Amino acid sequence: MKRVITYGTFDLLHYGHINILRRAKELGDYLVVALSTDEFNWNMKQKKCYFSYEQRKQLLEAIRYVDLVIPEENWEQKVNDVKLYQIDTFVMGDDWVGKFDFLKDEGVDVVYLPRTPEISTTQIKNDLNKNN
Ligand code: C2G
Repeated sequence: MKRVITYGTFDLLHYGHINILRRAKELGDYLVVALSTDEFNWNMKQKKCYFSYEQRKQLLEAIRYVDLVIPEENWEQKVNDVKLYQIDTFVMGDDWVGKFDFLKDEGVDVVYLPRTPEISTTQIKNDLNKNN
């Protein structure tokens, strides 16, 4: 069984998120999603989520490509995660290209996939604010 992992905030879930989850699952048989906690988002990414961790987790668990959702609490947990979950492939959008190549030293394939153009959580918020 080929096991894949990806990380993210996944706030205001949109088709760009679905595209990367679908492509990540296509690279294996089991997809783990490490979902940024509210604290991690606020303290380390300066992101204030619209949906709470529990709400974002519920949405991700309803997606057919997702097999397991775990919390992402810090930047350092990835090496431990790939060991704990026996990960073969690590996937991120290419806005992160090069940032996680160190995981290759753990014997993990590191794959950066093209982002879906013209959609982002920030874009959604800005458009909604403009229209109101
Ligand atoms: N994504 C995408 N296309 C978009 C928007 C997002 O492919 N139009 C991808 C991102 O590249 C990322 C994933 O969807 O791989 C989740 O995006 P975010 O929720 O914005 O996650 P991010 O803030 O990049 O957090 O430790 C890594 C971080 O947790 C990643």
